Amino acid sequence: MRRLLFIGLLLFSLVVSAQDEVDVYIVEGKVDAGGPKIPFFTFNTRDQFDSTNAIFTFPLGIAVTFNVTNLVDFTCGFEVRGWGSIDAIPSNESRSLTLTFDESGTFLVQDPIGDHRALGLGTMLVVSDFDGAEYYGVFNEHEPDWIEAIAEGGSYNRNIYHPDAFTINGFGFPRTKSDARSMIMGNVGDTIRVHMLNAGQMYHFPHWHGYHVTIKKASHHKNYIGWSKDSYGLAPGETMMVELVPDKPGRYPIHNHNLVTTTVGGNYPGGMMMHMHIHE
Ligand SMILES: [Cu+2]
Repeated sequence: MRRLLFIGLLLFSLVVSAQDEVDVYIVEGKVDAGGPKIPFFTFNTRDQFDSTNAIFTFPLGIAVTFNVTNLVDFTCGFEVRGWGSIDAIPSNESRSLTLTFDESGTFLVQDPIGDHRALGLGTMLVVSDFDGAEYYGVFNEHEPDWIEAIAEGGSYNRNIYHPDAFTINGFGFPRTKSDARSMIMGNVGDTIRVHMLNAGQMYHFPHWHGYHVTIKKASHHKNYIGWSKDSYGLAPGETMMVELVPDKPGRYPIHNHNLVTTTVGGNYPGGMMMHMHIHE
């Protein structure tokens, strides 16, 4: 009888852990990039604006129901690329989507309508059964002329793109150093996974100082898989998962090799720069 009870409890806990429900809000605010504040839209798990998009992480095999509420004053959508989407969520309405994540990987989450991702509505979803440390970097740039025109229904020239700010997880350096999702901490010999997404409209080029990483997954540059690199191109909308096994202790940056993206308001350093702190 005692054994039966134990099995019953175990089954119950398996069932509970195999499904999840996440409330997602599409919200509007402004991001402070050091100059004039830039309008910015994000996916958050609370109904208040936060300049950093939610990054969704789930264990392999889980079924997740996303309850997505659109709190902005125009219709938006919600897509987990490769898995499914909600095509239209009218202003101040909610829609739900249930997905069963039976394959591990790093995926783009975006508003798939028009250029809505350029509003800031692009983030990352990771399905993982890895038991080591994992870190996350969503690279994005912010073009106020596009954002204002898209949000207000105006026109903009798709051939002219001059972003004013560059962020990782919604933060420009040095604020990236206090973001636990992208501030890599570890020890020599650890296997550390780093998931990256280019949520923007232009290429980004992470450059690792101090170490090489092995590219394990890439959604666009599939020919990179298996390569040991210290720099690589991330195409717009591309996700990549790399493994870092540090061979020495130290503190090193990872920055975008396109140097304009490591500035804020024209001043260096800022923007797309994250850090590693590796112990003996
Ligand atoms: Cu460099």
